[in-house]
Parts: sequence; C-alpha cells; structure tokens
Amino acid sequence: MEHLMSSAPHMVDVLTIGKSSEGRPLKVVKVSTGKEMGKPAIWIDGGMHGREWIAPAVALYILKQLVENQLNSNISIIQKLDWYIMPVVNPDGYEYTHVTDRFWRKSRSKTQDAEFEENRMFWDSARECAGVDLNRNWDFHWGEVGSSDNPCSPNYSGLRPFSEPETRAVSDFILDKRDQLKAYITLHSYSQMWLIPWGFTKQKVADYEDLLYLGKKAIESLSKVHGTKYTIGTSPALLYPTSGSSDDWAKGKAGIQYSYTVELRDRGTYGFLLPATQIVPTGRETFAGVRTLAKSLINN
Ligand code: ING
Ligand code: ZN
Repeated sequence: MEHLMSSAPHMVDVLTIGKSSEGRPLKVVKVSTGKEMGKPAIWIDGGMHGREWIAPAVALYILKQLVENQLNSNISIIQKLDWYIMPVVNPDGYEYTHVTDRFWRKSRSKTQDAEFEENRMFWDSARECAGVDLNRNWDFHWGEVGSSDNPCSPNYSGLRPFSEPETRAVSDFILDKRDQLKAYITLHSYSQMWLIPWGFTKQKVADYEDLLYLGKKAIESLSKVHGTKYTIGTSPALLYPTSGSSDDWAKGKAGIQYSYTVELRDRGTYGFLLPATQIVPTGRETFAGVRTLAKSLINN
C-alpha cells in the first residue's frame, strides 16, 4: 500500500481511519484520478475474518491492477470511478492466525474489563474468551438470527452494535462517503458464492432483481478467466441466515445499492488453507468480476 502510494502519488493515497483493539492502524487505500471531486465510487474490503487469508491478497491484487495495469480494458473504471480498498479490516485477528491459531476468525478485543460487570452474571467466561465476530457487529438487525451473545462463540456479536473499533471506523468512513458509494463489496472465503442481501431474513430485498442481474454478469466474467464456478443468491438460501453483517448494513443503513459478500475460493478442498499457487488465479478472476460490475455501474 505504501509502495503504491510512493510510486503513484497522483492517484494513490493511504488513509488511516482508526486503530484496532490492539492498536494497529486501520488503513484504506484511495485510488482516484483527475481533479473531479465526488465521482461515483466502489468500496472493497477484505480480512474481516482472520483465517480467510485469500481475501486480503485479492484486495491487494485488485488494488495493484488498478494502479499499475492501465490496459484499455481498465481505463474507464479508473477514470470514471474512485476506489476505496481496505485489505485488512481485522489486523489483530490476521496477525493472530500467523503466530498462534491459524483458524482464528474473530477480532482480538478483550470483552472489556470495564464492561465486564455488566456481563458477568451471564458469561463468566467473558474474561477468557477474546474477540468479536466483526461480521456480526454491524448496526442493522444486530444480535438476531445466526449470531451469538456468548463471548466464547466464533459468532459472538459483541456487547452492542459497533462495540468494536474496527467496525466503528469502517462504518463511520462509509457513512461519510455514502453519497459517492455505488457498490460495497466485502471479500470473505470460502465457497465460491456471490451473496446478495438480506442475510437476516428470507424475504427478498426490494431491488433483488437488479442486484442479481449485475452479480450474474460479474460471475460470468469471473468464470471466463479460469473456469471457476460461482453460485449467486442470498445467504439464507445458499449458506445460513446471519444478522449484523456488513453487507446488510451497507444496503439497509448506508443505502448503498449494490452490496455484496463475495465468498472466494475454494469449495472446501483446501478451504482456508488455499495453496499459494491459487492466490494469483483467484486475484485475476475476481478482478475480472469486479471490473464487469464496475463497468455496469458506469453505464447505468
Ligand atoms: N461467511 C459469511 C459469514 O459472515 C455471510 C457469510 C456474510 C452470510 C454476509 C451472510 C451475510 O458467516 C464467512 N466465510 O465469513
Ligand atoms: Zn468471513
């Protein structure tokens, strides 16, 4: 991120939007060309869950393509759109998967000592079990289906919506740019799915057909690169219901029309332990899908 900023200072800016529970900087890269302010924009994040290593790698791959690979096919999406890319939403969890537990999902916040009293009757375990599932902590239908109020659960939703510095920083930033943002894309792994809101209910979002149409175009382009097959639909239909997830919040609260969760490779052969040989192919195909989505937004 820092390298791209120094090599292309006219188009790349690294913004620090806050700090994680353990004090790591939360960094967003802005890619923008020309002098025009307030162009339509796309947000992409990855690494909300520690163990999903392919997601930060793909976010960085997309960033690098936007900055360094100005082919004809990329020019319009660079010139007509601003891009906000946050490769690692959960740096503490990501680090923890490198040094202690490869399959850690949550953040690493202590269920705050100050707030512990409020919790202790229910969860004496609160002191031992660290971390919040950052994809259950968003302020939209928080704490409903598919999330847990047990701090020891991998799907712990936190003490309250946006209790975590990571989700608070990202949501504040997105709200600030909500008029610009036309798409919100959050990268997870694994299962090769392009997920459409809602996660919290089986009811369809009002403009489900629009989201389905652009999502289908994206996965068609994606599959042309290496033949990788994605399925598209809502999480309750394809995986399981969830609440307090970021894509539901981006759609339901921030009002960003095209909000998707992308579950990257693979379908379970390697799962979170995706071999390094698949990093670049996954980046390449995902970028093709995102580029198609971006072009559809420009022509809308
Ligand atoms: N999967 C997502 C999760 O947070 C999801 C699936 C996301 C469902 C958004 C609904 C809405 O459980 C992973 N791999 O984290
Ligand atoms: Zn995830």
